[in-house]
Amino acid sequence: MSLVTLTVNRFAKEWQKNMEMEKKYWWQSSVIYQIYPRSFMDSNNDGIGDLRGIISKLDYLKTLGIDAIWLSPVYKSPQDDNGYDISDYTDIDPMFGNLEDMTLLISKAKEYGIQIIMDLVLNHTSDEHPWFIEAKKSRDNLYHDYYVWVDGEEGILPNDLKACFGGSAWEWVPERKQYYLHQFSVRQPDLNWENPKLRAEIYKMICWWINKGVGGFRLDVIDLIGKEPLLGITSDGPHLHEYIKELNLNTWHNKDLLTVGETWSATPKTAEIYSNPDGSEFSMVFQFEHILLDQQEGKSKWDLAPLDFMKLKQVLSKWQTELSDGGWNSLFWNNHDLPRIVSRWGNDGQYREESAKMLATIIHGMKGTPYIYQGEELGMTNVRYDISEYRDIETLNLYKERLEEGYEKEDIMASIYAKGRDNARTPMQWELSANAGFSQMAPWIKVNPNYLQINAGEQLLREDSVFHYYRQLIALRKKYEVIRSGNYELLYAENPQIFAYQRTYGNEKLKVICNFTDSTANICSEDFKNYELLLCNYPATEEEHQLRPYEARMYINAVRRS
Ligand code: TEU
Ligand code: CA
Repeated sequence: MSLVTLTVNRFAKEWQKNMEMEKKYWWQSSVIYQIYPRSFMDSNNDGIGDLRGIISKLDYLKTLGIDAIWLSPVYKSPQDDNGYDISDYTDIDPMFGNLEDMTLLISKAKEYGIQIIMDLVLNHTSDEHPWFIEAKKSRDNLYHDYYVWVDGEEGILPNDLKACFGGSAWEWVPERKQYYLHQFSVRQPDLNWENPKLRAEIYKMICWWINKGVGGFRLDVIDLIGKEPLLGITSDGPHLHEYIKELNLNTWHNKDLLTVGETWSATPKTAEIYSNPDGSEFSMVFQFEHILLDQQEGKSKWDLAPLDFMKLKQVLSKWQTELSDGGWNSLFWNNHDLPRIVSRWGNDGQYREESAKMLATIIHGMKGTPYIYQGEELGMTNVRYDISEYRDIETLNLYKERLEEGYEKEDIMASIYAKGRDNARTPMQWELSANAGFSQMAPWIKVNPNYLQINAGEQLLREDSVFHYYRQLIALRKKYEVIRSGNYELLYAENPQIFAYQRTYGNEKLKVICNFTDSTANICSEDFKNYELLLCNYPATEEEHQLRPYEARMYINAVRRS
């Protein structure tokens, strides 16, 4: 080959690579809204949210400006873990409606320009899934190796692996004289990804959903599918990325869908593999390093550590910088498993609205795809109920387990108030009317009594509400390339009150500056000379050099190409 051809080839290759890197996907300029169906809107007044309820609120979501809905599971399920225990992947639980309602939701949402992202739980099924019902019958059953079985003796556990919802991760089945693995509840047996037959069935099911016109998938605890439980390996098993690449190739490869893996174990290094722009795995992952900051190292999520603001800045900045090219970030504070962020890093009393808007500003000014969890756009808060009002299997198991271990009741409740998943699962606060307008019947879980102050009806009418602030943040992302694509640089790095950063894209510069405390914080107004204020969570002020409690500002440079 001549030198010329070599050079031409090299340029062609580089050009192709650049094109791949430059390629913009729809989900890179999108904002996603997560719906937890049983708590969103009840259309038939049985106290449980449903698909028709969601359809009735598409208008509301259009007003907010979101591009896609991530729908927590609505498949057929005994609801041991609120739908994360699936007994039929291609049917809808009657509690939520039926397949016709699902088809209608997908097409109605499309009319609003909204995609539906399905939640795929591929690490485990329900114990009522026909595969498991068959598999547990005998060792030579057709489905015998769809799950993870280990020989042993009754009463002598294979090892001390613990389940996420308490107790051992092993359960004895007398018919097979074997243990099966369950990393979550005993009713959520782990699937065996080493089995190619199982993998093929899963791909078929996913293609069935793709053909229904969904916009993508969120993949539940996907970093667990390569487990090697006897070696004590749960996440990041040796074959994990092999499995994911095969899954990708057989399903959404080249299909322009949004795929997001839930990966509690992700590091920037592994996230770069998961979200490689070559499209071989996912669009992005949820990483939880910023979420894990409030728990004591090496302990469980219930063992609280004081919030460390400097760490938060460092962690979020690290993810911005390390995934700046060759990877993509998801941006979130909340989901159905996490406490309400305004009650955690904000102030859900005197400064509820200010701090809710401030926390939104920090995330929505960053590079990545932002996710809003239902009610976050209203600044909904945590709850403190009597234990009898809680519904979550994780919370109820923990309560029992810790009482038996001799913990004080008050200490257990303090953990539940701070971290319990039901904080996120109380019904959506729509209106001032009974049950917050969620249902005419008593809901499956008690409504947060503060719906009288915090509800969508009131906020839609009030221009300076948390809702309209979120609406503006979403609109700004659509408008400015610098928000979608700009480089990230931390400002005020050593300041113990202020989280600030700068984004740069060509001539466009964006500055975001937030006060994370309930006292005033001094800034240098020179830093914002020649900048226009795009958004602020307080009315205008003369005191440019001072941030009020939880004040947030977003600036854009005045000299720029429009
Ligand atoms: O969650 C994974 C998970 O490990 C945690 O978020 C879990 O909820 C728990 O709080 C850990 O202490 C996913 C789903 O999001 C969750 O709702 C399911 O319960 C879980 O997987 C099992 O499918
Ligand atoms: Ca209902």
